[in-house]
Amino acid sequence: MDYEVIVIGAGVGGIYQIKRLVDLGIKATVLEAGADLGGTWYWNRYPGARFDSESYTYGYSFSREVLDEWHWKERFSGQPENLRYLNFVAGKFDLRKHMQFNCKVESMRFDEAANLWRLTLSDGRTLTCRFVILALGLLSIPTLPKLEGMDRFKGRSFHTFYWPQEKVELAGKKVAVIGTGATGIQVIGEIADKVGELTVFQRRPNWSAPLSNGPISDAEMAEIRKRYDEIFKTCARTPGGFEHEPDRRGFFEVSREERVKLWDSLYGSPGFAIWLRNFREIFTNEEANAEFSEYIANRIRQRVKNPKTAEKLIPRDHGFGVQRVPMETNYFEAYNRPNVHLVDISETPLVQVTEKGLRTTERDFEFDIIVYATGFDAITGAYDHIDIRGVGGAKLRDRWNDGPTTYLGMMVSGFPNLLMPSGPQSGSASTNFPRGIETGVNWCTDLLQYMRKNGHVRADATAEAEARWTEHVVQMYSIMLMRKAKSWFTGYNSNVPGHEYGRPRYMVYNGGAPKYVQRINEVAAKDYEGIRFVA
Ligand code: NA7
Repeated sequence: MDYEVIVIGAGVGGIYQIKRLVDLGIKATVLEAGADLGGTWYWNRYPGARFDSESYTYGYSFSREVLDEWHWKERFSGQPENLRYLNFVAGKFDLRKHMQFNCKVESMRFDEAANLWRLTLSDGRTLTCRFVILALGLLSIPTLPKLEGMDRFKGRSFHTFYWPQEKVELAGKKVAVIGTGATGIQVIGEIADKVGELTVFQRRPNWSAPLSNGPISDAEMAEIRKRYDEIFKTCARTPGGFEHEPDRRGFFEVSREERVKLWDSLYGSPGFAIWLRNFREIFTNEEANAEFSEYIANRIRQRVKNPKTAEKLIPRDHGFGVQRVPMETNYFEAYNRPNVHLVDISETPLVQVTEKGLRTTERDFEFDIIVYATGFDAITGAYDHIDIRGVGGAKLRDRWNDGPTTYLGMMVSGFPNLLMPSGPQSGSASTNFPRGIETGVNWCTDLLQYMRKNGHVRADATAEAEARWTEHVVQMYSIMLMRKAKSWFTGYNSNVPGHEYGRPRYMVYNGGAPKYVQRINEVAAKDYEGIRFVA
């Protein structure tokens, strides 16, 4: 056996996972398809890419030294700094030597007789290990529209995920951005005043509210350092894993005046406050959601000068917060600029990419650069990209054809010794990601230690336990308005066959971080109830 554990992915999850394994003296390595570590923060180099978690709640909590030494410079730190941070952590604990880059895993098979995994890499190597830990990321497989002529364009074009590492000259350029999700909204706000002309191709608008970023001074950082214990405690007790706690008053128990007072105080408050400090009924009650959505619509009307444009930027098909809320900086004001144009492609769809630009059903546009901010084959995409075969040669991709089913979001029955610290249906996906990652990595690492202690060589979730968990996940969706949304939380992606709207996939655990942690801890305390071990 080459390794006891192979971790796939050197992003936020993989870095922490290998740290835990190295500390325990377990023979392990990380295989990373990219040329370096960082995952999300290695790839997404587009202008405006930054956290929407407060930086100091996004960073790792496991090391006092890291907390003491690292100075977050902005409340919502940007990509270059985030990548520096992950390199700082990896450097500090000398983790790089346990990582192999440009290593793409093509397939992996479970050897039932030997109780180990055999991995085949794109460089032709085969590696064996007892356990595989998948730290693949939620949004690591970018997707493009299927437009005729995409390779014909003579200018530059790229998905935001693949924004080039070298500087892209934007001054004076005619730029198209397709897509107005969290990414599109960040890019548009950032580049509107840096390009010659910017044309935004919007299929559906998104609800969005001010990020309210700002610098963190030395004095503020010193205060934050003193508060770290308290900060992480708060994150652990809130549903979203942030410092934001919901307003626990009943929406309909307070007057309209009181509601508006709360919203006025939240709009422009940093980060997800507007979403997560709100009344809880926003997420579950149509009437409450509609009233709040109208409040935000009026904010948009106040900020966008052209009333027709303002109306186009207001979502009609879903309410505020039922999809992940993109946070913006000068996004709505961008449309007040004479060099920024909005094309509603729900009215005049894109039909073709031409040599010079884009063609809609109405007219031709010429561009120097086309930016595809068109999202990801989210959550399960990265798993589908590896040919994973468990007991009896069963394919994970087939098993998840109609959506994922898991045990605790971390195991799949019939795929022994395969762990997903932040897998589909885990608590990480719908919360402040690194908080969930640390929880998942710790749980998986504890399971490995338990197995070592007891001499187990194989762990497999039972089919019954998996069915129970998946049913629970589905049940959580049923109370949330988000179940109806056309978003990656419900597995929607118009560019991936089978992921059309109307075939809901239960991708994330919506019960909130505290409930999730309680559930997985209970399982561990009951000698990993629902998992069958072989010695
Ligand atoms: P999203 O949120 O999935 O947004 C993708 C955007 O691209 C969205 O506006 C889509 O419109 C649009 N899109 C996708 N395919 C097409 C085609 N074929 N034609 C036109 N427009 C299209 O991805 P993001 O990268 O913005 O955000 C992902 C997460 O990153 C985000 O939630 C944060 O957690 C960080 P649609 O709405 O489907 O009509």
